[in-house]
Amino acid sequence: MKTGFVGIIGSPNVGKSTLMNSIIGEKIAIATDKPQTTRNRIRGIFTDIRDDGGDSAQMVFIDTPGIHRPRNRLGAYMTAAAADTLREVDAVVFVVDRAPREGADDPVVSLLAGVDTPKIAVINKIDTMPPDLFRSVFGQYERLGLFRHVIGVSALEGKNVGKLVDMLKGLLGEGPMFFPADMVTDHPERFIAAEIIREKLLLYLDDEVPHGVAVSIESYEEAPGRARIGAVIYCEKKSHKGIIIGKGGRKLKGVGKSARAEIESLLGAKVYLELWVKVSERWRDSEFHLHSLGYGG
Ligand SMILES: Nc1nc2c(ncn2[C@@H]2O[C@H](COP(=O)(O)OP(=O)(O)OP(=O)(O)O)[C@@H](O)[C@H]2O)c(=O)[nH]1
Ligand SMILES: [Mg+2]
Repeated sequence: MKTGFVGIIGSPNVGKSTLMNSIIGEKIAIATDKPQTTRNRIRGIFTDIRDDGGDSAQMVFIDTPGIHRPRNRLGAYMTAAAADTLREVDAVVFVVDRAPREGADDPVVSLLAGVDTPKIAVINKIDTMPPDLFRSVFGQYERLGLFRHVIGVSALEGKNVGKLVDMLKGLLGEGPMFFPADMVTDHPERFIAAEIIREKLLLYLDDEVPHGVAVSIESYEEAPGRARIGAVIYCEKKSHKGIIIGKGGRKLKGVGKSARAEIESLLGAKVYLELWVKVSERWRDSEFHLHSLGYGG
């Protein structure tokens, strides 16, 4: 059996989380149109047991935060989480949605150049790329000479995702399974629930508010067929609190409703979800707050 850890690395918003979900076939990581959606390393487990003579495989994917120039401690934590992953995995999937910046000028490309781990460059969003552009982008990554393979995919449409998995199988060695075949992640459900709430917030909010938002699960009680979850939404300013709650509480209600529906299908249970909004100024620069929100070192 081919087994190993695969890091998914790249700039913000290129489609790393969407790609991992597409490979696993289930939504593990939240994905939105806002850059810096992913803040932690998110693990998704892909298991393919073959009885047709093909290679069986289990790959543990590690979706990482988009690498960017950090402007606060949270950003530094996120970028370090991505960079550290490079050194801990058996293969790297480098996701891009455009041509590289001039050679070593591209900070992520130069980071990759310093690591021996076998890498695949994945040009995502080919559904939006005219063929000529794709060919040119493809050639530019090939010429960097850093990658075992270069492949174009559409994570959103699932195009070439199977081919990518086959390429990865070719880079991994034989080994024992790490997890049971039916397990898709080892994150606890309460973590995923907090992420789902954060995803709905990002989707409902524009502009500067989303980056300053965090979700903390304060209470989590499960009984057969139902769950009661209490979560606090932290934001950085009083004015942001007002925006999140919305006129007559409408925005928060909308967030709660769509988060609840998704958490219900995750847990297969009826969910009673209570949300509070609190202001915590500059939590993104506070070691203490980062740690308590799960963004600790
Ligand atoms: N058209 C198109 N859009 C895509 C594709 N893959 C992802 N997207 C969109 O790109 C946006 C970003 O996707 P994410 O998966 O959150 O990107 P990410 O790289 O994980 O972003 P961060 O976590 O912020 O670093 C979302 O709006 C996705 O729907 C694709 O293949 N085609
Ligand atoms: Mg992501």
